[in-house]
Amino acid sequence: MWTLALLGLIQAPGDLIYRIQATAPVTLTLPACPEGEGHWIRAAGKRWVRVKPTQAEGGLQFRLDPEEWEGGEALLVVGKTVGVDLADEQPPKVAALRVDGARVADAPVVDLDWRTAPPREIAWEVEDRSRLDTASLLVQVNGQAFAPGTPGIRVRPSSAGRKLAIAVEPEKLPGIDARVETRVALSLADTSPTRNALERTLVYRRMAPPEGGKPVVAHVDSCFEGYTPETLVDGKVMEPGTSTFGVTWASAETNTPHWAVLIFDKPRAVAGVELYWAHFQGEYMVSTRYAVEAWDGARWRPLAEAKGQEPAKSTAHRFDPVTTTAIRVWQPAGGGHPARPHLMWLTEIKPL
Ligand SMILES: [Ca+2]
Repeated sequence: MWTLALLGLIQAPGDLIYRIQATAPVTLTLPACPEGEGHWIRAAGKRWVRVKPTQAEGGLQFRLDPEEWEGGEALLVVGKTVGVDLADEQPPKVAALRVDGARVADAPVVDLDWRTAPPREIAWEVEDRSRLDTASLLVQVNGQAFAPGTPGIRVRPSSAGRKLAIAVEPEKLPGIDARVETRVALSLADTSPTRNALERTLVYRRMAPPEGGKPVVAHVDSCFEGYTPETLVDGKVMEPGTSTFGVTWASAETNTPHWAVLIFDKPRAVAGVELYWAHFQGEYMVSTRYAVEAWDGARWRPLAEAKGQEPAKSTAHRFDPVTTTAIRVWQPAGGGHPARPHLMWLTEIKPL
């Protein structure tokens, strides 16, 4: 009783990679292909070993003995190509990230916060021990996928394919709708047998005035299911004992910062902000820590900082008047009400 299964064939420029499961010696006949830098096999947890097939009618014959294969599984590389590092199990690295020419620290998720205009160019310089699989490159903008060659995406390989410069010009991509928040996601694999992939996301938000002649619009980082941000500026304040639905906004309940931004149709003089809290299970859901900020045309400027507020229906923060087009209430991770620290839960935000 023995089993043999070809669990998968991965074909990328050059070599063919087979995932094999077998519990008894087997002879595998595979289509002929250039030998390149040889044929190699690696059982789980073991080293790569070169294997010599015999020429058979219709292809190459591999005699494989899984006696020492842990779990009966192995990877077979047929016709290793130049630039593939068999031992490479590390995803490609970002050597540099530049936004409009300025260096930005790389991270799995880079948040550029708010801007008056979208970036003209986002440029990643990626490098790897193995040759990069340019065909695997995928750029997604707000979930819409773009391949290399699309206007707005430029790709330039160097160092025998081990480096790749990827430039994305979001405004030149076809069919991109203007949104407040834009997420640009990048994925790129190397050509090593384990096809290690780099995943990066870059987020930015655009300071866009309210549409439809409204004097103010609210934007938020996230919503608890069923809650929407318009309730923050609809002029209605929730009364205790009534439902929080339709009259309050709650953020998603995640251990991340939460925020609400009000954007005005034209600059306003603001001398304070009154925050009206949601009422839930007999308590006003007053956040423990947060800051009130104003947009100065380029970035957020702090106006008031709150720590350990008293329970109240509303909390007013007054400051020297500023003329601004937007204000933000920003709560750090875990800064919510002690009963629900990962929520931010308000019924109205009133500029004073
Ligand atoms: Ca790699």
